[in-house]
Amino acid sequence: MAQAQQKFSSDVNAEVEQLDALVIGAGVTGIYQLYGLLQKGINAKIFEAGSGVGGTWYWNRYPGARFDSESYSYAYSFSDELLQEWNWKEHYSGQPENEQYLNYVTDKFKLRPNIRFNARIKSVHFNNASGRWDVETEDGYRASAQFVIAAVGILSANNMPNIPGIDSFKGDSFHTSRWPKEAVDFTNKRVGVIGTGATAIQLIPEVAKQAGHLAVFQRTPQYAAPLRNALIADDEQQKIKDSYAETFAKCDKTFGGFMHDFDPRSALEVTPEVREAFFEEIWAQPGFSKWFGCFHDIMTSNEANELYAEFVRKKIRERVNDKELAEKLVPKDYPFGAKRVPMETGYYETYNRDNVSLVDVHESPIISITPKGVKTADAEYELDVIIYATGFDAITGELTRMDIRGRGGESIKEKWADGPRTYMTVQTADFPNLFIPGGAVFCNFTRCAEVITEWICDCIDYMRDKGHTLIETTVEAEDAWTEHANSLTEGMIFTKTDSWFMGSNIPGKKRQFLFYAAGAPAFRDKCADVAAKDYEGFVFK
Ligand code: NA7
Repeated sequence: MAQAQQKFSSDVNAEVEQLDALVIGAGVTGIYQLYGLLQKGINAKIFEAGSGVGGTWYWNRYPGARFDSESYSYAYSFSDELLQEWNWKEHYSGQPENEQYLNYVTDKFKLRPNIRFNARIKSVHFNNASGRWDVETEDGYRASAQFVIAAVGILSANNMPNIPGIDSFKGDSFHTSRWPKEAVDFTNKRVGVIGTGATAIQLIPEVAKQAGHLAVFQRTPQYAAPLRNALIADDEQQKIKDSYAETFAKCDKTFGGFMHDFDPRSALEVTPEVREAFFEEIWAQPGFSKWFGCFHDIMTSNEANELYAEFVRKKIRERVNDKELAEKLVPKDYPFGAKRVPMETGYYETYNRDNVSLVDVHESPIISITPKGVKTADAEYELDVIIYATGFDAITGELTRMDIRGRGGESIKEKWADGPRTYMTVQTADFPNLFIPGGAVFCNFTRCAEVITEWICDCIDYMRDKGHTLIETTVEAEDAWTEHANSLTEGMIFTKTDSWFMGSNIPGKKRQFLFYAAGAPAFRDKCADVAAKDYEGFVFK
């Protein structure tokens, strides 16, 4: 064993840090990955671009940012002590507390000394001579690692729209995912928000409370659903702590790793009265029950979906006073749940405020950003602040933007030009010892992040036991998986509109459903099965 371990640390070179495993990113995945590696005695470090831990919960500090999963279903499950120590304040916890939680975990498990902050990766190149990865940060720091684990998240590479004149604006402008650490004061300011995705829908009601005037530039209306968040009372806190095992067991069984699961009935097989009563019932519940707790066939049948979509449209209309405005906020040309369903708190009522207006940029597109504000086809809107809530180059963006080059010198960007190719979402051929625990499984994020990071730790442990130094997926396994993954989405509602799920929010990106869509339980079974079969689909050296 001692001898095998030796193989992981090559000669110490003073100028290049030598690591067994280099984890990129100190978000939810990276933190737990580091913990797991250190537990196994592996010399590991995280390189993190930010100055603190948190990943998504570090960068997305815009007003209103919060979980849409129940806080206790998003929590790490690996430590009972942690579960019992940490008190969630809200059922759907806000960004400041989420960031505190991830800092707490980092310090509790003494991970901070093994995190290099302000270390944005410039290049990650496989060195054929050493069989290791050469890593360099933008500030010139260098490391050599046997394994690289790209825990870069799925919503990290932000999408700034390519609007002419974007740099000419004289006021302040922010992308929601690069929000300043100091609170931004909107008092008496004329603020414009571009975008109405899940982010904007959290942000808009908060900004509206403060701004002098808020103009929302909407291209596509959303089926947003009420979050129904609440503070956690003391007696509830105890119940939450007492039922963690149950909560996680439940999440383990559901398609999306959430506490809610689809109803096995078809929306089409019940009477209209039963259907309407069921829609009302789930609508009254908190969280994602209104999506993942609905009749199962809303995600596969246009007819079933349309029944629910119409119910949701009615709910939106009821909340907006101005009927003409309400119609602009009601989606009519794509199915419910085809885009990620935004969860909201007072979103629709925000449009009843005197200081808020909606600019329909589908009708009258944005032509340019000017020094004074936003110019659409028929007007110029003068603004003091522009907020770009324009989303992300999701799932693949961070990997394809980074200069990661495998055995033959090809970059991931080049290799994935026609869509991502992986085996089990976790490796791509010709990139030996590179793991991607990135959450490309349609799943409540932490639930699947734990599965895949544990699988990676076990795999490295297995290699250590067997004396292997290199693991690589085969092209055959990758081809079969990619074909299998792509075939799963046929007929799914997700494919019926453009969204970050489909990669189609990014010009030039291949249009395909980017998540593995067999469900979290199937993914977990696959991980266990592959490990049990001595890592079937991978070869070792
Ligand atoms: P999304 O869901 O991708 O939303 C981005 C929004 O920005 C969406 O409304 C877009 O309209 C709009 N957008 C993007 N570019 C433009 C331009 N050029 N002009 C006008 N409007 C534009 O990103 P979010 O950050 O809200 O959410 C991402 C995920 O983060 C979310 O699902 C959660 O899981 C957390 P479009 O719909 O394309 O017409």
